[in-house]
Amino acid sequence: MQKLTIQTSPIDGQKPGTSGLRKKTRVFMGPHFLENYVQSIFDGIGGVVDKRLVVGGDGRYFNAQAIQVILRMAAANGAAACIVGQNGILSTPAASHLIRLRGTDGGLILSASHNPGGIDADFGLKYNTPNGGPAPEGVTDRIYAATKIIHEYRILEGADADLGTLGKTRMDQMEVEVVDPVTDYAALMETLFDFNAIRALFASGFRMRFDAMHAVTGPYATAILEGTLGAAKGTVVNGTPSPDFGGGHPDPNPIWAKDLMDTMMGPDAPDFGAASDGDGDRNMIVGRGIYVTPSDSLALLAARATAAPAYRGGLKGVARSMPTSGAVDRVAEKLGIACYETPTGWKFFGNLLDAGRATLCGEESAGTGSDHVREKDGLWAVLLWLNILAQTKTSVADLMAAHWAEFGRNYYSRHDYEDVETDKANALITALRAALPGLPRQAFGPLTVSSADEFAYDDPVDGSRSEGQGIRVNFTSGGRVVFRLSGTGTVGATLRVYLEDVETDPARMHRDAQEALAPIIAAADAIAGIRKYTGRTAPDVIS
Ligand code: VG1
Ligand code: CO
Repeated sequence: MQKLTIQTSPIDGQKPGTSGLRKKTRVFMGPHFLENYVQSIFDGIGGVVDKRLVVGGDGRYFNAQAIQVILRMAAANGAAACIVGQNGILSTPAASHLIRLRGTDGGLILSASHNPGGIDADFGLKYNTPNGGPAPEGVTDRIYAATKIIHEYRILEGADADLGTLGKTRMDQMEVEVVDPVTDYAALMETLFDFNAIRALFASGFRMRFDAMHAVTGPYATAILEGTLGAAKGTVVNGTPSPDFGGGHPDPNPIWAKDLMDTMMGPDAPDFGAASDGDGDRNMIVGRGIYVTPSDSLALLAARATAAPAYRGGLKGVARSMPTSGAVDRVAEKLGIACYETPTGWKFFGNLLDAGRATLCGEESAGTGSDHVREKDGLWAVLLWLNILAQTKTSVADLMAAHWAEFGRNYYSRHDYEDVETDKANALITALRAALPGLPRQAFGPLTVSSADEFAYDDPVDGSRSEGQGIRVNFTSGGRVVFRLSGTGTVGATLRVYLEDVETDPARMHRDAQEALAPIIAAADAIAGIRKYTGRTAPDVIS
């Protein structure tokens, strides 16, 4: 096999976003695009000579071809070994675990997560560091810098590796080890939770529906829920990963997981429903007749985590992304533990987890996780819920009602305006930023602004500073609105508007969220001129 050095030149737009680089699949398939980015990752991390890497992805269109390119480039760049999920499959949390378990020099995860898959949809690639977590900004900055000066890449000429057969083979000097994607992850879950209690729950007739949304979690959920825990056959639906996720949007929210929502709100609803996203790191939790917002789920899991053996000793602290509701803050206060507020994106939790300052982390976008890996973990969240349900022997609805009665309720909703012209979205943010100093004390309907700023984060562990992480406007009532632009989209801009209000009056805790948030929704438009700038009269997705 011959090592080739191919001349190339920088390609615009290879700047990693919230979670790696995401582009239209056809862009990734374009001449040198993938190769330039992979070489830039290698260059940005100081080369891969004698290093070991984990490689795997969510199985979307182009996953299989891209993995072969990555392996041939790793070999040509002198890597010692690549550990690859069978058929190129690894969920994001399973990849994070494998990096940690095997002590590798990091890994490459092929996924555009909740974005749709297919030749006309999206593809993505990200590098995770040796702690198993997404590369922090310092590393992604170096990768991006490398994309701007790249002039050649190295690749091996030759046959593809056989990724269908478990075991070790060689690609030139590099070892390729194909592993079962589920085994190690499933073993880790068994160390965290009371599997006997969950088994007894299912044996008692408890019914569940897990919608894998034709994405990567299918094999994991089937093995663990139906295999090990004894949930009825058919508990996992849409459990076979498909390259275009069955033509759907593998984003577990009430809009894209509508089938599950309909089932759970229907007359013969099972006791518990859940869904996960393209790469298996997100989760949606639904009880019979009740949808649990991700922010509420984080708060409830924090309040009751000690149900699971792994957290029996208590939590060291919790962390949430800035736009996530403050529900978990009040749990932390009551538990007497620290609560950190970070920018959007799991990469900001890594230092807190590594330093032992936080045990549980979460984001409003349906991501929850703990210090067992360095990614959010969809199935983990589902298993912790099951462990709590097995311990308390009560319903999701009753658990949430008790939680709100104890801590108050944060009404919460996110409104997304998708595919807005980039110039217009930027103009909205620029105008909003300029208006910030004048906002305090201004009234919008019944609301008065108490403070307004642009969020910046000083990492308490390594002292790094991240600016421009979302604009937040707080009201004297305790409510707030946050505005930011998405960093995971591939066309135009997506404006995310995060709306929140706190309710402590038990008589008013069971209203519809959109209704409860109506004054804040109106204020958000008045403050940011959403209609004026975007031309839209309503959001595309309400979650
Ligand atoms: C979104 C979410 C963010 C999440 C990120 C990656 O980012 O808001 O909370 O960490 O996706 O999730 P953005 O920049 O589009 O708002 V995943 O599961 O798509 O890797
Ligand atoms: Co994801």
